[in-house]
Amino acid sequence: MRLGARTNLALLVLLAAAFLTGWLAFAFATAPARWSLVLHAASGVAILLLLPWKSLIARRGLRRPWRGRWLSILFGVLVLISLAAGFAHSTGLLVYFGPFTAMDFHVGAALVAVPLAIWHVAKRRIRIRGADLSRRTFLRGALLAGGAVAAYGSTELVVRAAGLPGKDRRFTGSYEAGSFDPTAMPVSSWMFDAVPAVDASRYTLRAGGRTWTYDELLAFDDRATCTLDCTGGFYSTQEWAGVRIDRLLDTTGGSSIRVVSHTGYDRRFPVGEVGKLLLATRFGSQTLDAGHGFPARLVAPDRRGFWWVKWVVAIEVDRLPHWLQSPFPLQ
Ligand code: HEM
Ligand SMILES: Nc1nc2c(c(=O)[nH]1)N[C@H]1C(S)=C(S)[C@@H](COP(=O)(O)O)O[C@H]1N2
Ligand SMILES: [Mo]
Repeated sequence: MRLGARTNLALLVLLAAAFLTGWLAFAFATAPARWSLVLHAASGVAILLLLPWKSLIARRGLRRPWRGRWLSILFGVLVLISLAAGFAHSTGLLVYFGPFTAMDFHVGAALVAVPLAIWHVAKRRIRIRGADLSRRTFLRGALLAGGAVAAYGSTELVVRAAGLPGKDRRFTGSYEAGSFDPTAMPVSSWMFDAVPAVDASRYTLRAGGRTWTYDELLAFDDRATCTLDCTGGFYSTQEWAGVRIDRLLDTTGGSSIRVVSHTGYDRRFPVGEVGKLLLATRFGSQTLDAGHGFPARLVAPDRRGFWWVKWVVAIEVDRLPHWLQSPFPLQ
């Protein structure tokens, strides 16, 4: 196989690895997030290291004018945007960009690139021959992997030595924002959920075979200091107060707990977590505001922000398994 073909194959594998480890990191709010991100960043850096070779290949391809080349260029541009936004986030040089975060661009560009990547590859034949599995190819691959891990390690050292904001990121890569100061806490949604105005005097929560009024919920005073870590790239620790949901529900015989928002957004939890989940009505010493989930929002310790359902109107227990849902919300 020519060097060009091997470079293309390596890029394909690295892009797939970066995509998968990115989502893997989003699935955790605990240590595995860090390990996924080390692999993720190393794959991203390896792509960067291959760009000089890729630009030679691409320049050759562009000399042949064919109709599909604009889609190839768009694909390349999206990968470059994703890479640039990834480094902007990790170094902390540009974390917020208007109403968006660098992470929004990073993941957004990667998502839009997926159909283009499939098309880009489907238009071409990739043949792997015996010679490609030679000792030399293997050594080159090992060199690239080693170089990428070393280069990634050096970027982390540079971030620290230069005192860039990136040195303060959490193990998930997120930046602290507004901790212990509810008014400074960012408001975020998974995709396009708009903040609803819920009237407390007419609000009811459906849970445990009955309904609860807002005042009834306010009367509870269970507390937990927990960190909301949004996949958008920020985290915020607050003192939450409300009611532990095991006081509202009987989970015997059930398999999972479905927490439903006024907007229809929902997440399902294993019943074993019932003692950890808090339905918060307050943070700091104030009641929730609309943006943060008024009248009541879920606090899900050790889970990423997208599990912290806001504007909760129902909590149901049923026999469906908790894994019978999309791993990431679809709304
Ligand atoms: C085209 C595919 C992708 C490429 C090439 C890529 C590459 C990168 C690079 C180069 C970085 C900076 C690494 C560093 O030096 O710290 C980064 C950071 C990051 N990426 Fe990606 N990425 C891709 C897709 C994704 C996706 C789909 C997700 C999530 C669903 C994701 C999540 C993250 C996160 C959370 C960070 C921050 C890591 C940290 O600050 O420690 N990436 N990515
Ligand atoms: N109903 C509903 N709840 C939601 C979301 C949403 O889009 N709709 N977004 C989730 C995400 S991704 C995060 S990070 C947190 C953000 O909470 P905050 O706005 O209080 O910071 O809410 C979660 N709860
Ligand atoms: Mo989020």
